[in-house]
Amino acid sequence: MTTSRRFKGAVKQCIDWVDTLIAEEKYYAECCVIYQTVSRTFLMKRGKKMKAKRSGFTLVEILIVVVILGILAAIVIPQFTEASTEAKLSSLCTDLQTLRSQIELYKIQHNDVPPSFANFVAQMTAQTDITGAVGTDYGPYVQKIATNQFNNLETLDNTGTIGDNVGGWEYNATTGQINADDDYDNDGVPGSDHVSL
Ligand SMILES: [Ca+2]
Ligand SMILES: [Ca+2]
Repeated sequence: MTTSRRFKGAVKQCIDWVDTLIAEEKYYAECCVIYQTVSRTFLMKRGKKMKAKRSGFTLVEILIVVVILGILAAIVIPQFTEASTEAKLSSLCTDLQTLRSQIELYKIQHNDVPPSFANFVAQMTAQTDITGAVGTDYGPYVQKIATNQFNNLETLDNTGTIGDNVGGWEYNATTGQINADDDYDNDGVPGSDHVSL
């Protein structure tokens, strides 16, 4: 295959991608940017001219392809980031749900007293008696304390501020309330987005 044919192929591939995105009514604004940057007619003309005259790429032609690929990458990469954030959020919600229901169960089985802050890990992951001391009557309630995927911490904080990123989880040993303590902030409202999870 000649280089000019390869170039035409590359250009056609790029235009096909953009056409697909437009057909799917996705990223309209981004596709407009691509079209504005390099018009379809201009690209095809360049391809034809090159075929007639020579077989190499010019710097401009390489740049055009690089620009299109760059814009496409800019569209696709944030999608992956978004997907991974969504997966982490889903995992965070599941972990919180599990912790909350298991703390509730612990309370029911220990005279309405939630696990203490100091002994939280042991009381949740090992067996206890009705007073919460090491025993064989109740538990374990979880295999291990889950890691908060947004700050990679599994530790507890009890300073009373939810979302200050001190621990993986903010835990109130008086009420048994547990929240995500990471400070992930992407919603435009100051403070952790996970305060009210
Ligand atoms: Ca905290
Ligand atoms: Ca926020």
